[in-house]
Amino acid sequence: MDLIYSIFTVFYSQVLTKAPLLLGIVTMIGYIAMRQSADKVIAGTIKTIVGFMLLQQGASLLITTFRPILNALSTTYGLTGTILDPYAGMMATMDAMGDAYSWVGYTVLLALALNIAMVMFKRITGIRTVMLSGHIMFQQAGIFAWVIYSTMHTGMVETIVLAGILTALYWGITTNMVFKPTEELTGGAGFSIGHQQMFGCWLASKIAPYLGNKDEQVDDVEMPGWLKIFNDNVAATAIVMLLFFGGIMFSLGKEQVTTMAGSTHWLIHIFNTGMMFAVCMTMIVQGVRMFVAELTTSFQGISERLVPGAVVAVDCAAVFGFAPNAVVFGFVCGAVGMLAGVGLLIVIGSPYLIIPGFIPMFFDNAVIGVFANHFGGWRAAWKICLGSGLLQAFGGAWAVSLAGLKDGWLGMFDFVTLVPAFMQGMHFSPMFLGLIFAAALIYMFRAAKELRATEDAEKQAELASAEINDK
Ligand code: ASC
Repeated sequence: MDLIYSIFTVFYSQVLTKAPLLLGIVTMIGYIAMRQSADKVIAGTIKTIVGFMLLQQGASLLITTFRPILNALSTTYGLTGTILDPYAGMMATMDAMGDAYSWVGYTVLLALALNIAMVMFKRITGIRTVMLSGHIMFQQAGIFAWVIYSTMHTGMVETIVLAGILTALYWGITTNMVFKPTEELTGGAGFSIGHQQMFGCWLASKIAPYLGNKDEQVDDVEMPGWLKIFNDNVAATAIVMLLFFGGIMFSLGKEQVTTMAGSTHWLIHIFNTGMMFAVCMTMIVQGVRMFVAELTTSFQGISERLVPGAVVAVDCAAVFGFAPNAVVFGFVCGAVGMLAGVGLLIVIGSPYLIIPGFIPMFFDNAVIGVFANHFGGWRAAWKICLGSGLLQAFGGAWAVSLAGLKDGWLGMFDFVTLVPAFMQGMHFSPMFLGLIFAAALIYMFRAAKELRATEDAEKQAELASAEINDK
């Protein structure tokens, strides 16, 4: 078992979940299938890899720059509670499980193998998408393993098997659900979202049409007079974030900002911080445009010449380039909702409090904002993001009340909605797991029927056009 584990771990950690590498390979295969010249194949492959790396660097710079500011905000205002942050959630799971945490590695492998199997048998399962955001997969499998272990008091094998199946169902089904809306949003780029808020994005795409108008996109709003400056994405991001984080930093007091600033003057540090947000966003947007342009073209090669097979599900930042202003708009509305939610929890005297973390606050609300905006314009985006921010606070507290992890919780959208609902069911009775599996089977049955119909229709159309060509 150890040898298999090692082989799988190397394959998984070095190839399969290294999104830049994997997408580079996809682009290369696509271009080769289209019989492109060698220079095109090489340049396209490199641009896909560099583009995705740019996105990853922008996202991680964003986290390292802005996470300490939100943490300082909580400390300064004496907010105590459980921090909503995927990495803090992972650490809390590690502490709680102790030696049993090693089971999580096997859970990830089993879940990934099952997800791939679902795609291989897509005409039976209806699932075309495979989750490939490596850094997130451990966070999520850890939570599922912990829920099973702590509510059912299972041993090693049962925990790995049950948590592995559960994780695979979450990955396969939610990335599959959000594939169609992602295709609409990206104009058929050929990838899906594999992150932590697929259910949230899918839900936003369904309710947005009722809450606004698709024709009034955030990025198209015409500003009057000097406000026209907000039509420029870089300027808009820098100004909004300077005001937003500047406000937060001013409220921390000069002394604390001076300490954070090191040798830089504290006012200049605040200015730089606002600008830094625009730097990170520009990196992400530029990176997305680079790799999506290549992937979209090469994907035609894959779907025309090779069998249209698996669809990769990648980091949520991959859609940021399609509506950069909606990213900022969604984030700000979500942040207002989340902070208001924390205030409300305090006012109502909730015994469970959460400390808002930057990753859920930004990445969830930004991507939900992009979906809400695409399907219902800015009017839907502000309502949905305000709501998702509130839900993060209340759902976060709900999750914390059930999880038995005090130091941290994976506070991303699906983990403050779907997962606490699941935990509530499991606290009621472990038989609830059976209900979840039944619901998953029903989803897959219906998805498979739809997929078979689409694939058969495509095949018919191909045959018909081949016949016309022959004549
Ligand atoms: C997460 C997480 C990250 C970020 C990153 C965003 O949930 O764990 O590191 O979001 O994936 O691009």
